[in-house]
Amino acid sequence: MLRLSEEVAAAVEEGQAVVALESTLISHGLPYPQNLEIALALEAEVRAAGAVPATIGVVGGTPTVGLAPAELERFATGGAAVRKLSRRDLAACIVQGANGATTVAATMALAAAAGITVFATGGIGGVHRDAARTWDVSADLIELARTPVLVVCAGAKAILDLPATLEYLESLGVPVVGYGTAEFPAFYSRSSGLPLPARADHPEEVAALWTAQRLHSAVAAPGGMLLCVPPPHEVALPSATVEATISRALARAEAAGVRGPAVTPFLLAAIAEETGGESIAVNVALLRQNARVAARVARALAARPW
Ligand code: PSU
Ligand code: MN
Repeated sequence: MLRLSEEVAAAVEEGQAVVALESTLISHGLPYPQNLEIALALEAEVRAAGAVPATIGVVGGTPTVGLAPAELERFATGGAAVRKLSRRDLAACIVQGANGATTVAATMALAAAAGITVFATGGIGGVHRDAARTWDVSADLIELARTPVLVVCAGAKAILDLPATLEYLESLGVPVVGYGTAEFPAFYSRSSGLPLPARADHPEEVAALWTAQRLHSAVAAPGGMLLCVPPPHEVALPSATVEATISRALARAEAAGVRGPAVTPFLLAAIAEETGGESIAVNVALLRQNARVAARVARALAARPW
């Protein structure tokens, strides 16, 4: 039903620190060969920080937690042959024996099924800018409301409506915590001007918040929590530049009539082209940082008495 690699199964069994990683960013978020490099680099970051990485995807119809290096390579080179799997797509992929890369929503579902509660990604999906017309709101938000996984990210992708995304998370009762910041980061930029309700500056504080959210008898809720880490200073882009680029990318998507799951990959590729690859450098740097932070939090959790 659910295949765990030997290493991941042993680590979960022994209560060691484990960090889940997603595969949509490998198959549909970044170009080859950077995608394979980053897939391997994220696992290395998690290991270097003392935790066990578990990259998640569906291989030949089998939900897999802890992809092998050859499988990571297949996901990085597969292109459109590897499906983009959100929550709704899992059952069909399993029944049809297909390969599928899991989004944040689908990765959370499989991580929780495997007993993993910490997950690192780049930017989550959210409310799209034209959502009032298209109803395009990522399933990532709904999954955060119902699946007990802490998602470490750089906020929601800047192509989205960030204020609306925060509003939606509030409605769903999902705690959003800034890591070393009191502001919602804007993925490519450090600042969005949107204040966050909570802040933590150390892995132990995050572990305490996440433990209370899951287990405190008076407030425990069924869902997840979002930890937002701003992109590193050295690579973050100024918001004004990013906004101009995003407007052009959105206009291109509109002209091309792109809809549904294709929207996010299209916009990420258009922005990479418009910035001459600079956006990819930011994406890669923030992913590595998020993997490190997630590993430290997972270690702090493993060290807690409850
Ligand atoms: N973060 C990245 N690159 C990505 C994604 C996130 O840096 O490609 C993916 C995630 O898998 C996320 C998905 O869940 O984009 C959101 O897609 P949609 O907007 O269709 O829900
Ligand atoms: Mn969507």
